[in-house]
Amino acid sequence: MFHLRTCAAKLRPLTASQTVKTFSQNRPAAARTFGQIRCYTAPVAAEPFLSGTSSNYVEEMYYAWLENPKSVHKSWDIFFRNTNAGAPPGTAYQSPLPLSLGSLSAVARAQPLVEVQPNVDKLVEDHLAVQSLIRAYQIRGHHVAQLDPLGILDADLDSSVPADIISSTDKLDLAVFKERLRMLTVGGFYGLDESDLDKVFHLPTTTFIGGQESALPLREIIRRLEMAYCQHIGVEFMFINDLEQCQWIRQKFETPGIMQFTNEEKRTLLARLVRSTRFEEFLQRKWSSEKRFGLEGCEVLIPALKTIIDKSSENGVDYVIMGMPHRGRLNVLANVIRKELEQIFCQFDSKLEAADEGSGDVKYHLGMYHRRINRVTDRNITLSLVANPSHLEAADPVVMGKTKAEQFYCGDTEGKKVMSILLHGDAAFAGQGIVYETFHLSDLPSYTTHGTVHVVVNNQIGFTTDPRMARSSPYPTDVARVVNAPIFHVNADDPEAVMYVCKVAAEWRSTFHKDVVVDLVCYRRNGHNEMDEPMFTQPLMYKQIRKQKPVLQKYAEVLVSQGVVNQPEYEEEISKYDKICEEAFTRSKDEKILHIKHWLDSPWPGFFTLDGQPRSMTCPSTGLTEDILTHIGNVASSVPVENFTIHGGLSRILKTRGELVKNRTVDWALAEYMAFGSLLKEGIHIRLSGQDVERGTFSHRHHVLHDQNVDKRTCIPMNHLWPGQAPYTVCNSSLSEYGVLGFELGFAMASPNALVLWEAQFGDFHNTAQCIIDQFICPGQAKWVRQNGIVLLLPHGMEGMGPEHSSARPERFLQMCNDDPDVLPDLKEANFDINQLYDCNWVVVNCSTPGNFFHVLRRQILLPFRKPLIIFTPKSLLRHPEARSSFDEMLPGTHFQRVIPEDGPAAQNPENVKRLLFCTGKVYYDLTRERKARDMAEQVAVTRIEQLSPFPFDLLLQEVQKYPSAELAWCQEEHKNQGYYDYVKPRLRTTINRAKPVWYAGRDPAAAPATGNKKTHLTELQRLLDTAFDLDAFKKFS
Ligand SMILES: Cc1ncc(C[n+]2csc(CCOP(=O)(O)OP(=O)(O)O)c2C)c(N)n1
Repeated sequence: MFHLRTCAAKLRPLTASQTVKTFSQNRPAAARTFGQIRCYTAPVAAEPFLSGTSSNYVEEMYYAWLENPKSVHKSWDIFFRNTNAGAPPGTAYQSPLPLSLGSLSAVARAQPLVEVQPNVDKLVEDHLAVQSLIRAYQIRGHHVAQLDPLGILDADLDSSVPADIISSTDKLDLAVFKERLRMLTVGGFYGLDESDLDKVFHLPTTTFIGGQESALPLREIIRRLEMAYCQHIGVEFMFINDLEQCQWIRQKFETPGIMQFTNEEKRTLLARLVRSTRFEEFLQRKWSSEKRFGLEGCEVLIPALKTIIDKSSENGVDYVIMGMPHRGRLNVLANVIRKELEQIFCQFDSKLEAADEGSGDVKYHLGMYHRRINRVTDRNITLSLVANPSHLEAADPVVMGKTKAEQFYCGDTEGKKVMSILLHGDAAFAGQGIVYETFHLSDLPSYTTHGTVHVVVNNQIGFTTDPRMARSSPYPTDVARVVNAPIFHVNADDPEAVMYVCKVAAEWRSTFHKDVVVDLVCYRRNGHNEMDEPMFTQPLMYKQIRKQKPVLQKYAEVLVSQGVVNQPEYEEEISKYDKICEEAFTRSKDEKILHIKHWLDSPWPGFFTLDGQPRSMTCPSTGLTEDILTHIGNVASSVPVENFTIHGGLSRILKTRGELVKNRTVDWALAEYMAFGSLLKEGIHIRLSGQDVERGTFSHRHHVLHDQNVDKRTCIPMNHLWPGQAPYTVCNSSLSEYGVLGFELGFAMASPNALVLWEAQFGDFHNTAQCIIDQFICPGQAKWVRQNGIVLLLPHGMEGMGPEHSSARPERFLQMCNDDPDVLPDLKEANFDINQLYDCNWVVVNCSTPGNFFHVLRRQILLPFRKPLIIFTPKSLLRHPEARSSFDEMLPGTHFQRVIPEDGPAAQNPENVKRLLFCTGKVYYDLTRERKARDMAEQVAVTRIEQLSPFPFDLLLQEVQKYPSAELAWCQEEHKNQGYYDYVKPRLRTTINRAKPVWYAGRDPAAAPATGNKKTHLTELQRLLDTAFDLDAFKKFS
């Protein structure tokens, strides 16, 4: 009010029309956008009310008066004129008659009588109360909306009605309603009287319930609010802190009569429901004892998805990437993606032989990719359903990553052409943390897909668990509130309400490019799967479900009663679809072979031959010319833009890099630079993502330079390497391993011509992304015939830093390799090394030199196929003076060394060598230092296994044969039950046909990866080195 008084005082010499411009400019922009110029015909109160909560209301009146003095009630007009003319406090007001009118037409007739003095305080308070009431419905109306089709459970798990809402919905009987009204009115919440129900109140600009009207009787206001917020749609949005977005939603749901459908739309909806329902019935008839996780109880999902897709296609989207769990998946494949029905049906034939390599997956996990015409919009649309594991919600970030990649590759920087839809179960959406982690990616510049439409199949049960035991939040969707996504709860037995919210959701996404949630509150007609008995645990719910008429039947009855269709037309629609299913079923019997390849969610056109084979089984040299190495090195050690001030410490780092380049050497960071920079030249997009990757956790990388004088001014020298080069994306991620690794895996799915790397801050943090590793990366190709070239950079090494941050758990990755420890492959096979790579499920390496790191990164792209690559990367070696490579090791003709053989004195006289030590990674430098100290270079050879898996049987056999008198030992710094020992030992034994023992020099078994005590760490290290160089150490065992 102080503000108003001040304004009024300042403006006193001016007339209202003179001041309007100034003031309308000062009003919030959003209010200008949506604020219709309303007629504020409510009378002004006496000045004493100009205090406390009424000030907003009065201010609104004042602004409206400034814009147009006729738009407010005459009493306000007089009041503001008087105030502006300098009337002393308490005299500016002249009161009209109160409005106490029974109908809208009466509003028009009413003429305020300025001379009569009413109880003006009450009038203003009543208006404010009505505003509060409107706001209460907007905020809490969804709590009383009729969302559960069964009418048993409240969707928000709370049967009470919020204290500030007057609800007459059938949740409350009339007597209860009257009592509520009495409590809220007579001396109650709002101080309104029951007689106020027929008084006319002005509507604030924050509601659209008036339609063309700017004032309504309270009774009508409540009725319209109930229509908007308390029927079959519960709109949750008032937590959104953006006025424009709130207004947009209010307009979509409050405008009277806005939810209208043409007869054509209703018939399409019915036809889609027919397909959805009859598809499940057909499967049930044919394969009654097969699990299919049917959609019964939420058949409306199919028309819902189709509506979202139609609307999005209308708005320009031509590629929709979807992720979903088991429930209704076959139906989505059949009726949304339009997978050929015979292909689906033949999945039920367990006798069909699989045509593709790989172990395959159950039918309700398979993915799909299909390009077709959207019949509603007549535009091309590509639909892709990403294959998923059983782990609920795990596919969410994968879908997002793939979507981001597709947007990136088609230059869709705003998400106008490519979008994703994620489906969820209610229990999983509330319970799985990955949902939250994925939401947190939704608005980050390098991760945003510019809005995802989430659809929750909220059947109010999770397997056998009641939601009241499964979540602590009112709704399963509350997680979405963290990103200000609006949430539309809807009763799934009201197909038109569902269609409407889906339309609005798609429009929201194309308007604001932000996430939105559609919560389909439904039920599950059968058990968790078709074999399951739900009455064991949910007897009352299922008694009700048995009585529940299927939604198709209900909706058909409505449309027949409305005359939109007649009974024969409806029945014909059913028999037409049944016939389609029967014919497809007949055709499916002709299928002799099951092609898992037909279920590929991300084809890579042109990368393989037409029958899906690699174009060759060789890999060219991964070396580069000196010129290229020098050029990249020079850029890496400079600032390629003008007037850019970098940190002094960084100048020193770049200077050191420059010296390395002059000396024709690389350290780790430079080797990585060389690999990336050269691939960019070759048109390969590179994306490096993870926590703090831009600088590098160990401050060695510095791929993004920051101007020390200009805020947010950065430079990525890697993007200044070559004209026409591919772009380099390097992005610090959110602090989520599960979400970000899943995202990058999805990104890598989209194209084989990109090197996508995820770096863990420390290798051990990968375990919070274990599901992505176990479910997707390790078995992805075997399950879904889908190759993926993602690279995991996992800092690893025992540096005395304690049990955390020491081990990237190589044993886990190695244990999941698919090569047989007991079978020696045919070593004479042509291209043995490449064939081995082709057959493996992933590649595991631990490089001991920067040069080899460079080669393995480049090989990842130069190979004619894609495999995940796990690299254990160093920490102390980043700055180790010996961990350098010469340009000579990176020139044309050079390549990745799977094994780096001993090349010192021991290799000159191999027959004299007493012990051949095998190792991998950083311990090599400890071993050679110790060997030197003990002067044992003639007696002990040290050979490094750089590619642990697939195991280099061929090269290791050569090494062993070279040192006929040598004992063999495996040396590692990790504890015996960890690291590489259990993987390497049986394979080495197989290599030598078990002719010799393979001894162990390393730490004892332990529960933790490392000691927390630095001294113990060093003692353990010395002990393992002692064992490695004590030539009598194993005598006692032999
Ligand atoms: C991460 C994970 N934990 C447990 C399961 C086992 N499981 C499969 S379905 C299911 C219930 C899921 O309920 P909801 O998300 O509501 O989906 P609905 O099956 O009801 O459609 C459970 C617990 C799983 N698949 N994934």
